[in-house]
Amino acid sequence: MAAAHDILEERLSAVDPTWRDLAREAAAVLDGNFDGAMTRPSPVLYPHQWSWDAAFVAIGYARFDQARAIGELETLLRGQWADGLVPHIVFANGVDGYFPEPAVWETVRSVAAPSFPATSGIVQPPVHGSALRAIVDHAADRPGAVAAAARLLPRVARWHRFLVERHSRAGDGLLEIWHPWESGMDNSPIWDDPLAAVAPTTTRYRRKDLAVASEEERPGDADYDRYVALLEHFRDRAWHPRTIIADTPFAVADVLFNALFVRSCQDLAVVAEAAGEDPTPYLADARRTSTAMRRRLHDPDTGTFRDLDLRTGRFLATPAAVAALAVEITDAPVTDRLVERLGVTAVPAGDGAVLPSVAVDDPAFHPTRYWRGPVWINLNWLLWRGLRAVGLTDRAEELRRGILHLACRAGFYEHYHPSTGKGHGAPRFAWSAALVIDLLLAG
Ligand code: 9WN
Repeated sequence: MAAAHDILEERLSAVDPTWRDLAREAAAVLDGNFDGAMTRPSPVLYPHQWSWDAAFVAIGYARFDQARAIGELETLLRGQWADGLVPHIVFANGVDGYFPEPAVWETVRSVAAPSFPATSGIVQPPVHGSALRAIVDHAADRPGAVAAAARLLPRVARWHRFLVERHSRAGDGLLEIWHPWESGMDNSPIWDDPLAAVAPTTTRYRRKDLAVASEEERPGDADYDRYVALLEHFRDRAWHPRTIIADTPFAVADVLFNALFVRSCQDLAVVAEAAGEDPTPYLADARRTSTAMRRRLHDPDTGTFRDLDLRTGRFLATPAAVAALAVEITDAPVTDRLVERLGVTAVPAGDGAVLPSVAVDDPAFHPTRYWRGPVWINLNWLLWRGLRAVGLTDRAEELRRGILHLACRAGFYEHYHPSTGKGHGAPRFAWSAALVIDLLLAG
C-alpha cells in the first residue's frame, strides 16, 4: 500500500489548491501527537488516549492513513473491559501529568477491568461504529480495511450491547450517563442543575490541568469537587454498573450521547454488510434507541429534543447546538426550522458559518469557557454530517466552509471564540486536525 503521505497528496490533488496546506498542517499535528501507538488529544493537557477523541481521530486518519486509523481503535479497544465497557481514558503507561490518574480511579476494584492497560471507569459517547465505517468507506486498500473492520466489529458490538444492557434503566434503549465527563461536554450548562444536587467531595486533591491551561478556559473548582465526588461514589461500588444505576446521584438521558449511539449502530450495520455479516441486529438497536428518544426526549413545548434528568423526571437546559445534533432522527423540514434557531454565527473574516456550543444569546453563554459557548470542531462536524444525511446540503456546506476558514485563520485549537475566531484551550488539538482533514477531502 502507498505511504500515507502519498495517499494524502494524491487525494489532495482533487481539492481546491488554497486548502492543500491546511490539510498538510493538520496531518503534521496528528503526527506530532502520535506516541507510537495512539494519538494524544494534546500531549501536554491530555497525554493519554480518550475514547471519543480516538474515534474522531480515526475518522480523519481513515482518509489517508488506514493503518493508523485501525491502530487507533485497536489501541483503545485494548482497554475494553470484560463486560464490554470502553473506558473514557486508556492511560499511556507510566505517563504522569493528568488528574485523575489511575491510582484515583482504582479500577482494579472491578472484576471486569483489565489489569493492563490502566483505564478510567466511566464512558464517553459511542462514535466507534462510525469510525469503523469511515475506515471501510475511505480505504486505500479495501480488502484490508474490510478484514480489519470484521476483526474489530465484535468488540464494538459488545460495547454497544454493554450500553444497552447496563446504561439504560427502562430497557427501552434510552441510554443514560452518570457523570458529566461521560457526555464529553464536561461543563455544559446542561449539567448545572443535576450537578448542583451532587454533594461535593471532602477529599483533598490537586488538579493538574491548571498548571498547563488557563483557569478561565476550564471547568471551575466547584465542578471538579462534584466530578471527583461522583468518581468516588462509583469507585465505592467497585465500578459495578448494576449497583451504580440503583443509586447514582447523577443520571441523565443525554440527547447527544443517544443520537451518536443511533448513528454508530447504523454505521455498524453498514460495516457488517461489507464484512458479509448480518446487519439487522445493529439496525434494530438504532431503531429502538431512536424510538425511545422520540418518545422520551422530544419536548412538544419547544419542539426540540432535550436532555432528561432521570432522577427528577425534568427536562434540562439543552443548548440548541446539542438539540440539533439529533438531526438525523428528525425529518428535514423540522431540522431546517431547528437550525434557523441555532444561532449559527458568521465566521469572523471568513466565509461560511459556525455553530457555537451555546447560542450567543443564551444567558449561560460564555465565549471562552470550554463547553459553555466556544465553537468546537467536533460539534460542527457532527452537525455537518447530520445536515448532509437529511439532504440539507447547502446548510451543511456553509458549516464546512466556516470550519475550514476558522482553522485556516487560527490553527487547530481545542475550541474557538465565536465572534473573534481566536483559538483557545489546547493548541495542536488532535480531533480538530483530524476532522478538518475529513471535511477537506469530503469536499
Ligand atoms: C475529561 C480529551 C477530553 C475530551 C472531552 C473534553 C476534555 C477531560 C478533561 O478532554 O475532558 O474527560 O480533563 O477536561 O471535555 O470531550 O474527550 O480531549
